[in-house]
Amino acid sequence: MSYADLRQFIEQLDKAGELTRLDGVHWDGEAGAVCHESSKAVLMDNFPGYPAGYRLLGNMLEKSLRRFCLATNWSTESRGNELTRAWKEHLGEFKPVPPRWVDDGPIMENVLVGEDIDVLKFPVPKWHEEDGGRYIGNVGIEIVKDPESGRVNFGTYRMQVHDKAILGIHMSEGKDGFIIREKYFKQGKPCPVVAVFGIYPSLAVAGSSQITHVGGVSEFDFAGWLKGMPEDVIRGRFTGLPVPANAEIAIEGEIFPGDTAMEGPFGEGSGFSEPRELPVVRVKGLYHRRDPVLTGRFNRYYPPGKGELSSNFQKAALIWSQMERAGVREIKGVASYLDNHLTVVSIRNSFAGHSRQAGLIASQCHAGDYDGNWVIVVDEEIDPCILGDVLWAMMTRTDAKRAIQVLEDCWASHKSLIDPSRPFIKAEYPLIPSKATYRSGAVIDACLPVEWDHRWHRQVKPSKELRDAVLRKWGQQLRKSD
Ligand SMILES: Cc1cc2nc3c(=O)[nH]c(=O)nc-3n(C[C@H](O)[C@H](O)[C@H](O)COP(=O)(O)O)c2cc1C
Ligand SMILES: [Mn+2]
Repeated sequence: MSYADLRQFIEQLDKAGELTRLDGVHWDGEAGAVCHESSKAVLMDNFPGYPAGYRLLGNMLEKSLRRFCLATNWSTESRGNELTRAWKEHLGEFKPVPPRWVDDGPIMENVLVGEDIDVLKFPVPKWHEEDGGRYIGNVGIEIVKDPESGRVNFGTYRMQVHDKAILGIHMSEGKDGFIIREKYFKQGKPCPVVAVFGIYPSLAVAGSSQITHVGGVSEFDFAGWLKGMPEDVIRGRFTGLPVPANAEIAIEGEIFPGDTAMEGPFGEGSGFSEPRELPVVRVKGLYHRRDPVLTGRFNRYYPPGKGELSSNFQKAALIWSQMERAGVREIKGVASYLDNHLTVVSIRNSFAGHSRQAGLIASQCHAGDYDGNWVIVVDEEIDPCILGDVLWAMMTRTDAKRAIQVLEDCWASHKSLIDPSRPFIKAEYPLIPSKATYRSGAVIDACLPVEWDHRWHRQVKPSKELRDAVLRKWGQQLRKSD
């Protein structure tokens, strides 16, 4: 069952018992806290000071494999590493489904230009109490076009509301959006952009999956494939860029070189990001449906390995497939924790140098590199989704000097911990390239070296046959005594 827009998806969530409706929630802190507490998607209406029907959907996909499956027309019984494998195999079937240009759509029910533009006509939340402002696009997409190849790219980059027609845009250094924007700036030109705020899930998944663009594939082609139908798009009157016809809210605007404002702080999974000077979007057109629904989420701190916030199987599947495409063989599993901060790869270590190759490529491939501070490579019998076992391997199978390889000058982010010996000032990059930052990282090779005697360095536990036999005989009593 697919969905043409967010409203149909909300109906599907409702039918599946995956939706909570709340009235009277305040945009200032309460909306974020509600999302933090709820395990279901939350549809909020009747915000104080806002007309009824101006709604906010939180937790559209967060915290739920069931909602993710509804969103992607996919189903699986697999869990843990097998879930990652299943999604990776599904990704392997990807065929581009290009968008379809249409003349009109519900997004054009309300068209506002010039003085009438005011993004705060929607109940835009201050998501985390200590955020530096209200953020409209933390589950949204921003669409730009590569001026050289003509390829259309979109990603999810948060947008802080600086004024009713001025929005911050947080394209992190090295993301496709950043690279494209910089191409316009190098030519001394403004970068045209479309931002979409009430998005349906195919756009959300495509916008945050770090896909590679082999063959000029766009996130639109990926979203259409995920949803099982092409994305309908209208040509934007100011930018010529595609505007999703069935989305809830969108803007067209431009990012001018040198036009900046202080952005942040903003809560993220790894902590608060520091305020820094970042480019802004000047809004030229604002479009929205009647009774529009904003989408967004609360970014929580989470310890790796806990509950639903264990390995991110989507990210892990991407790293796995990119490693395969780079030629790494005998990969048995991949896990990705806390937005890439830790990646675990499990392989059948088949030749001297194999585990090092796997670790270095996991740490440097497109999906694994950004914030990829730590990579641990383990043998195939270690499940990368069970962190206790991963630590066991690391503790017992490594000689630190040999196992740890430190990498320098890697792809950093504003979240990276910076080497204090570097003359880097976070607020000055990306605006001043000479103040660029790098991070170090480490690959921990926790595979048994091929030359060790594998008879001895193993987990001590009864064989499966012996364990089954004992459980057949005394399982009842043994379980009782647990
Ligand atoms: C809820 C959410 C918020 C995000 N916010 C940002 C952001 O503010 N800046 C950013 O660069 N990436 C952000 N990301 C990650 C990017 O969306 C992701 O890396 C995407 O693949 C980037 O696309 P690109 O490589 O085409 O630029 C966010 C992801 C999610 C799920
Ligand atoms: Mn991209």
